[in-house]
Amino acid sequence: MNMKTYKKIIRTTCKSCHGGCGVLVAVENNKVMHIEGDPDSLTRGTMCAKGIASVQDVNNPNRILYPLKRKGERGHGEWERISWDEALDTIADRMKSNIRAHGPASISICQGTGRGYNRYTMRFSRSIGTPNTGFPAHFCFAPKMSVFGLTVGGRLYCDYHGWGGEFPKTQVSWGKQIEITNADGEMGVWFLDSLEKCENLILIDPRTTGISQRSNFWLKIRPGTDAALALGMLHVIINEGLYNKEFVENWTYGFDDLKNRVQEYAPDKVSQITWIPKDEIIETARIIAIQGPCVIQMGQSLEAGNNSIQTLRAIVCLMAITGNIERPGGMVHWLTPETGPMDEFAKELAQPNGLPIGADKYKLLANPHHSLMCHLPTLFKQLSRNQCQVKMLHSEGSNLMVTYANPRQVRAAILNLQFFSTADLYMTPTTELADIFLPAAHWLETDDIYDMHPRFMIEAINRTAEPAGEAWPDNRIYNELGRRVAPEHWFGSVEEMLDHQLRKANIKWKVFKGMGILARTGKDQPYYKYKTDTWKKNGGFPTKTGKVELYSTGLEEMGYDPLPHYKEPNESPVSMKGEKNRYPLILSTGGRLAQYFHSQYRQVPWLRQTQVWPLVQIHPETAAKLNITDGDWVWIETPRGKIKQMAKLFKGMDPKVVVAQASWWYPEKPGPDHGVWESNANMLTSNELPCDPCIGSTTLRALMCNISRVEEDD
Ligand SMILES: Nc1nc2c(c(=O)[nH]1)N[C@H]1C(S)=C(S)[C@@H](COP(=O)(O)OP(=O)(O)OC[C@H]3O[C@@H](n4cnc5c(=O)[nH]c(N)nc54)[C@H](O)[C@@H]3O)O[C@H]1N2
Ligand SMILES: Nc1nc2c(c(=O)[nH]1)N[C@H]1C(S)=C(S)[C@@H](COP(=O)(O)OP(=O)(O)OC[C@H]3O[C@@H](n4cnc5c(=O)[nH]c(N)nc54)[C@H](O)[C@@H]3O)O[C@H]1N2
Ligand code: SF4
Ligand SMILES: [Mo]
Repeated sequence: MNMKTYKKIIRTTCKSCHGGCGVLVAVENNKVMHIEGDPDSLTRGTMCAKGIASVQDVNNPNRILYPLKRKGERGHGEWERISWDEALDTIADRMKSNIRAHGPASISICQGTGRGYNRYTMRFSRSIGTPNTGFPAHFCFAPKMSVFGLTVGGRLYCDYHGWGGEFPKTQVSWGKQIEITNADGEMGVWFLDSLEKCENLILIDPRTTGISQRSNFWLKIRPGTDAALALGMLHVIINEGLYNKEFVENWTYGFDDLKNRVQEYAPDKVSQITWIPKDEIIETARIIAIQGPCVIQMGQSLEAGNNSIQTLRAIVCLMAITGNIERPGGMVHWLTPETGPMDEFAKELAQPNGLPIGADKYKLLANPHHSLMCHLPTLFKQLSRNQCQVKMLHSEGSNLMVTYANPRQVRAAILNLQFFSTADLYMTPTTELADIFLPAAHWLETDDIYDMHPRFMIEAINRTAEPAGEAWPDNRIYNELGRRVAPEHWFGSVEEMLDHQLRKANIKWKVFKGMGILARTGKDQPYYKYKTDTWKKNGGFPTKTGKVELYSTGLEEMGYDPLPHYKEPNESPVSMKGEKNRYPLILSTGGRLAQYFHSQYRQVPWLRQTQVWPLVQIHPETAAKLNITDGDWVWIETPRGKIKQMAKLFKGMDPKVVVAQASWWYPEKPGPDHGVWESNANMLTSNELPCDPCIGSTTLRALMCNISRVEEDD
């Protein structure tokens, strides 16, 4: 079918990933029929399979369309349909009685990865006064936000837009697949377009990815050793005098300390740590320094380890001393449109009192550069031992049982809660454990303002069809729950709430809906803002010293190392020498798949058909030694447990590395477990090993495992 066949076409913004692609949606009799890219949008008509298959997601017969309450014991999979009033009153009454009896910190509000409603989750927490907001953020995005904030005073983006007259000449894709993930406020299509103007593309990844063919360098790094590589590059650039002297002298703080620190990371030593040949480290460091402008895409792999903060710090220092911050074609802090950052909607309410759970130990969780958040692995651990101040949890779209390490503990924790409510589109191994299930509307059924990150634009998410059954958009769920628990902070209607968020730009939702987008681009997006009064009178960065802090005064105050350093992964061929024979292979979990979004879309036929079973990449040499052939089911085992995935022989990595897919469960298998114990990579990860000391990141990408073939009688 093609768009021209349809009479009613609505323009909106795709949210089937972190996304933001402009799309056109054909609707007939309140049913979404067809989706295409909008050629007049910022993504110029491009889309991915997930977006196109949203037709099958929104119309999926397996969606849950009515509020439910459990019958019988929690987690036994028996449900009864109830009204919205009963569902919301039950949750609100529990909240109010817990606030009276134990204070607001006894309630935790959590959600999964960003789906565009983060600001409602954060506002809701603030409105009821709990500091215990939970996101999967300690290993995703919060490390980056903290490091950007501490080091340069604000968020940095790669400049693919050329508004300052230059595009990146050198690009580094560091543990990231932006071409398929569209993560962190940047779009794969902008990146791919900018490659036309890019002379050097450096891929830093243990395995080859979709852009390997286009790269001039592939640094085949040992998983979890990225900080050593960045420090080694800094060593080369500083000792060879290749840094930008004017920028370093005038705009950085602590260069001499950094210079001393990097002396510990000579290329020879770094080569031994990272398994990257010394010459490649030196050559790529020189290119980054000399062939600017340069940008570095920093992936989630760098955040999911025991040294995430220092790893990212080293990389931002690399960008700073080479003069690539705020330079056209470099790494730039975008100014938002006149509305201001949308997360002001949460931040306009006061921070709740008290420290979130885990922030006494992982102090950056309470850092002003992002919203307060608790450490969910600590919360789950405490709950599983019945030693937690949190009595009830509301989860707005998170598959906790597949997202976090040690799902058996997550399950025990949830079952120990006094009350657990969820909002989701589908029944999952997590929502099966709830007392109340709220049916969330699809984004195609939602009116909202798209702002996954405070970037240079906001877009309209326009409802294309009325929600199926009695499903409600997340913003309406929060507003109606808010009106029951903290009415002074909530609104008469969703429309009023959207108007409120647009008020600084002096437009109403009804008008914005038609405009579709509000963007600050071209000449309205200034560079070199530190040379103006933008952040500080007479120039400077919005940091304590007014400089880019190579030596972090913020980390020093909190008692952490103010200079970047390398730390060996908890489990590695070096740190687990004694057990070498039992777990001889390095295990990385979770490289993203183009057709799935975490645990989503296994129920969407067009997407599931492209890959039915979970795959684990194994090098053919290793497979041959273990008598494994392509397509065999194999056991992957770590000290925590074992799971089954299907072997995919893959030459593009070191024979000692295996890469397992994360987020697997089987919606088609019977509940309440839906096969969550069988292939879920988080059965193998750990929340017991030391986390990153500053922010509590658990390790997902550098563990040790063994592999064996599943025999028929297993
Ligand atoms: N081993 C391993 N584990 C990982 C990772 C890894 O790389 N390896 N990555 C980690 C990272 S970075 C992240 S961010 C987390 C992600 O963790 P989660 O965000 O918890 O991811 P999902 O598993 O997709 O769960 C999201 C749930 O929300 C529902 N949902 C989707 N859209 C909506 C909506 O609009 N409204 C509502 N109410 N619900 C919705 C979906 O149906 C699904 O059940 O996983 C983490 N876990
Ligand atoms: N299609 C799709 N898009 C998504 C998601 C999804 O599930 N599906 N999830 C979203 C979310 S929440 C996030 S956080 C982002 C994440 O998206 P990205 O940050 O782009 O990360 P990944 O694709 O998980 O991993 C990128 C690469 O890191 C490599 N890698 C593994 N270990 C290491 C290491 O130790 N060092 C280095 N240098 N590289 C390593 C992997 O081989 C992989 O190729 O994607 C978002 N976008
Ligand atoms: S990349 Fe994301 S936003 Fe774009 S079409 Fe795909 S799912 Fe939608
Ligand atoms: Mo994430």
